[in-house]
Amino acid sequence: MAPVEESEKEKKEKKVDIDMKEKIEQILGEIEALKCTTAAEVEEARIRLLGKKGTITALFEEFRTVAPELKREFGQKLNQLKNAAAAKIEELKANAGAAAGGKNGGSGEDLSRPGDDFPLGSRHPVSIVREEIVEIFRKFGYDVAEGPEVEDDYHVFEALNFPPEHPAREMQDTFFVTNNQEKNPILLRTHTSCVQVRCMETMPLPIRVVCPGRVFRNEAISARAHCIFHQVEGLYIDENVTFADMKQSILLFAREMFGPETQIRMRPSYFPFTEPSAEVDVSCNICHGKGCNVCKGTGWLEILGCGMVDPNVLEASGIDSKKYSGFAFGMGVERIAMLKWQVKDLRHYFENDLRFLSEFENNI
Ligand code: 2U9
Repeated sequence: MAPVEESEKEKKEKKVDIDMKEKIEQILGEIEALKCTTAAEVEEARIRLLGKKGTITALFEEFRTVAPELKREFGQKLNQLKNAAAAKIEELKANAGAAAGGKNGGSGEDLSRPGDDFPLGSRHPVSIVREEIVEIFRKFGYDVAEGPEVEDDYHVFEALNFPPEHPAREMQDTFFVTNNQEKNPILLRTHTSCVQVRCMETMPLPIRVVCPGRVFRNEAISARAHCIFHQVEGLYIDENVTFADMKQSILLFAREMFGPETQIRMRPSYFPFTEPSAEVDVSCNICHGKGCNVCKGTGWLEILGCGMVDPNVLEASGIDSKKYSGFAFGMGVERIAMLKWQVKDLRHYFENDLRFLSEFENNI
């Protein structure tokens, strides 16, 4: 049988196929050997290979003339070529970026991109209120003092006229660090009054000082109580300090803190370290005394305790109680913060829930 002659079309297709094979191999070699040092060179290479008029794009055009039975094989080869070129370009781009970063001391990122949005933190509501209280007393001329959270029995109880059998010293109320049967056990302070004791031991008279700080009580956690909370306490000792001085100082503080219309009232109370002692209420700044659910219909909100420093306390720290007298006060920061923002549950202040904390973003 006579051999079948190749038609002109078939000859042409065969020629195209051989050409294309060579071109693919040649471009593959070119890709492998490709070296760029700058981002501009990478971009040039990308355009040369994959741009609209690039060599690989041109091969895709040529692919239309490939013999139908070879289309599958060449299609695959062309796609592999295109992927190899794209991968090489990415690799070179990354290297050129890192090199540029190294040179300029930057990260090699595209610096023209808009920056990432990252949220700013804000101050904790307890910090905001603590600083507000301290700032008011600083304006009145008080110094600010801080002291250790881990204290001894002497500074927390004994120097403050707590009798040896006082219930606050019991293990149910105080966290002990060393055995509470020891003579002067170490414990976590249950109030910041121990800082004032240390001030009386070291500062020259007269003393005017506020002591903010964290305190610890062995209490069950509830909406109204926590085993850790913050106090600001104050102490003023000089000659001839009277109950009237205390009353006026607290009234001025209350008006700075809760507004100029604020009224105060004092109810008799008892603390081992002050005599006489009082609890102080402010007129409810929500209903202005009419009665609402915040003040439970009374028109008054309890904010602090105070009293004239017991002469025993002055004497224990070496201050002559015949010459000097003084007043002291103490308040719970979380309690004031709850009143200020009408927070119903104390536990919110300790949970670090950003939904709660972000409510205070606009407070300074
Ligand atoms: C010295 C002498 C006296 C500090 C005082 C209070 C009254 C008081 C409580 C309020 C709520 C503590 O946070 S709370 O539980 N404090 O009522 N504190 S007088 O008296 C002192 C302090 C130091 C040397």
